[in-house]
Amino acid sequence: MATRDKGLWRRRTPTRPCRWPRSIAITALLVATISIAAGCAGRSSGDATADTESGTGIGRTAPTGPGATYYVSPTGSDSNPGTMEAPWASPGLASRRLSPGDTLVLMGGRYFLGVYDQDILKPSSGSREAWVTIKGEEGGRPVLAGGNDLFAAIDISGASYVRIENLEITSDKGAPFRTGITGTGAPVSHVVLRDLYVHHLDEMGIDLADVEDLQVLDCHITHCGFGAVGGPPGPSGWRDVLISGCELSYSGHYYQGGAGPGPYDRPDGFGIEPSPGPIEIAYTVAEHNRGDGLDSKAQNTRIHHCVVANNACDGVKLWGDGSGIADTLIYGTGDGEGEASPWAGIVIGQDSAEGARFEIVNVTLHDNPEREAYPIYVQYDESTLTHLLLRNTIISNGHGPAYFGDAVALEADHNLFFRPGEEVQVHANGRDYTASQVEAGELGVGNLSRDPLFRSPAWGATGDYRLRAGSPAIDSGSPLGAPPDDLDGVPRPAGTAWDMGAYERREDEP
Ligand SMILES: [Ca+2]
Ligand SMILES: [Ca+2]
Repeated sequence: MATRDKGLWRRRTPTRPCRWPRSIAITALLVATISIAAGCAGRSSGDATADTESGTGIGRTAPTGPGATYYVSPTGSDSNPGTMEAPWASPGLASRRLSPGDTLVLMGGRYFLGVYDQDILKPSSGSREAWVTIKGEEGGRPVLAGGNDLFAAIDISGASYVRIENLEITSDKGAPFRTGITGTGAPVSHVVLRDLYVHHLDEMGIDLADVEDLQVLDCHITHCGFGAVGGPPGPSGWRDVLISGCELSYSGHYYQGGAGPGPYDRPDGFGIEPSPGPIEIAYTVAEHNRGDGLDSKAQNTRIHHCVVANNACDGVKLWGDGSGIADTLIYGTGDGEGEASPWAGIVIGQDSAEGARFEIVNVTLHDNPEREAYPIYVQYDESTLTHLLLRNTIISNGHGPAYFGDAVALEADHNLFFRPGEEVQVHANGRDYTASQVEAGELGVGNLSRDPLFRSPAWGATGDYRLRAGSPAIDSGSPLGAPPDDLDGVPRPAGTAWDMGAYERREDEP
């Protein structure tokens, strides 16, 4: 598994060089593979698909190939030859006429999709050397507007070597319309989805069961009734998936023309069933979902440089061995609803792998004590041994203590736990820890229990969790396994040492 992880991270071309000091890089490799992701994946829309350095799946460029380019226009005709001068009219029909290497350009404008199944775009597969591309005209983003309770805008079931770019997919003025891009009918592989605006749909934004080598880049998927990205269980599940630069928000805040919720009670920003992974979610925002922010049952799920905020249920939920979170801000659990609640900012639970490993490094987690719940909850009733490395992480303002079940082998150093006005700060190792016991090093070296002094915490609204001058989290972190930069891209360390939390305070910061 470790080998596979490294392979995934290595395949991506960094936009900037890894900046680890040598000694840190070595220890980081030992303790935290998540840092490899943070260090080398790089942000960006473009780099992942421009990566031609290897021949192994993710990141391969779709070659321009020998194919032809065809055009569709709202003013075209399906009896035309499909050229720029004489374009076709129907995106559904056009998508079925493509051969490997072909590109279909949708000219700007609005296309109504309402007839099953001819109006659904069904791109034929490309090949490794000749991808099939469907994209919106440069400089104009065409709209696929659906109605008549149509099943989906685009069906990629069984497709491979397909890229879809620069489109908007939405309901036609609130008409019933279910899913943006579906692929649950048959396994999908080698797919790039990029610059898509998918919103106001009754069911899912992107719905896949069995997918290998998928990149979802710079996509904005909001207001989908059943969730933004996810799908049902599949025979092989999700493998080699990168989601980067995306917005996966407001799931459940729309249904059939209204503000929701719909019949699906907990729509997530991201939610997938047990899978081998690896799944990398980076530079992505998941906020105001009526379900969880990011909920992955996949093994090897790596979440970094993300903001997970104001989701009604759990913030980040991890279930699979080899998963972790780094450089991520999680707050607003409950989305402003204060009551007794089973939800937490971070939940880790698993009973599938004895000795499964998880890592949380340089995460900021803020909760609100009006919400009667735990800020972090690791392990439910299972007795399966679960290793958790918790480092450079701030967990503050929970109603309950930070909770780690008795079967959790917790390695916790250089964290800050702040539960104001309460004696017990942490439950772990079968016992409680008070603030003075935390500070005395009983839970591990370098742990603190004081007010982290965030700039502007919030609950149900947008907050600012950078550190104020004088924060005890400044320069109190460990270099071991620390990501090379912070959530803002500020290189670590700034000042004299590494900070705790998702943000490294710059020396020139006001
Ligand atoms: Ca969920
Ligand atoms: Ca510092």
